[in-house]
Amino acid sequence: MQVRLNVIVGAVSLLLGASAFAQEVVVKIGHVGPTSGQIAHLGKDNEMGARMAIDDLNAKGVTIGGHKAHFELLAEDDAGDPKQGTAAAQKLVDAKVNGVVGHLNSGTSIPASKIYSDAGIPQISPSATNPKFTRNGYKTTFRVVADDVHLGGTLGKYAVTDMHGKNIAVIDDRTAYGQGVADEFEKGVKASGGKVVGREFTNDKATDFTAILTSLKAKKPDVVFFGGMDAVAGPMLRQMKQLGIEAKFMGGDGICTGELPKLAAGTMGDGQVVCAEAGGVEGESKVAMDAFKVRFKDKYKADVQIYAPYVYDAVNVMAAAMVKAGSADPAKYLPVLAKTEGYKGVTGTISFDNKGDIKNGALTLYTYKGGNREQIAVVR
Ligand code: ABU
Repeated sequence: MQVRLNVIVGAVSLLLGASAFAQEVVVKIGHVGPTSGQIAHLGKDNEMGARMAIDDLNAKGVTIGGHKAHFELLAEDDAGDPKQGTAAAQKLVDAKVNGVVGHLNSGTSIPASKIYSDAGIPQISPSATNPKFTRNGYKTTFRVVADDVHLGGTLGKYAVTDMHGKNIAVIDDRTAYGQGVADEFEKGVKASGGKVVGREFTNDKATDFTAILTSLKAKKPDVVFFGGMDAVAGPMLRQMKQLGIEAKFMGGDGICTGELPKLAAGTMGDGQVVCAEAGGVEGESKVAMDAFKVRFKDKYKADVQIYAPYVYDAVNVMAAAMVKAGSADPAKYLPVLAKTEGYKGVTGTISFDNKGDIKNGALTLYTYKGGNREQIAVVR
């Protein structure tokens, strides 16, 4: 009799186990960044941040609506190119992802945002800073960093009031990000009573800047601002040195990476470069960020370049909204995501405003000494 009972109990347990397994919810998170091309090191940094978040969520064990959740990362490469960006977005929509973290660039995130919006899929960019990204009225679009109005404006003011720049030159790479942040920098300089003596442009694949730097040299700049990415800024710094331009060099978050000293091949003077990350933590909040950087290095044998922690938080904010909504269905968790308030991440506290932008976003000003990035200040 006891044996029969055990057999029945065993069979029921097996059935229950199988049913719980069948009901496991698979959550597909898309990630898009340029993992090939000139800024592949930044795309890979972002992708590693996403992978780390997914691994942590699966290790921790997350329950959504009473079902065990298994998170999967669908990683796409857009090479930082708007056309490849929209193709990657469509691929993720076709794969029925539950949400997307990306893209890295403003020039890819902005056109992709329409595709995600049309499909009703939430998208959080961890690094696209052009203000237009969240200005199209899409309910699906979010960003966990400050924008270029804040970034460029603060750097423009800093160039005049703290660096005492008298003759300021501006260059941009004509991308959505580069041109936008340079325009905001120029506005910030002028609003602070500074003088812009020259404005030149290049492109995001250029390697020779002799003509524009020679033209600017004649205007005797003491500060040169570049709106663009580190892959272009590095060679530009090398050529400034070759041409004997001794100006300070400034840029936004696109140049503010761990890789910049290598790309400049030892031509950066200590304190010559000032740049800003579009986020930042200080005081007690720094503990979580520092711990993240140590864990990241242990896991990948590489230092964080810049935005991996923001990607990590973006994935976790999305997962937290799914848990709270009791569903990974985009239509169900999107309204909860939009109301995110006081989420404590490794990059600080995340709350979204009614456009999907981070509330009270911070900036961190950095310089480089001995080939290492050194924090100057966190500003809001
Ligand atoms: N924010 C700098 C790099 C990404 C972008 O906005 O294009």
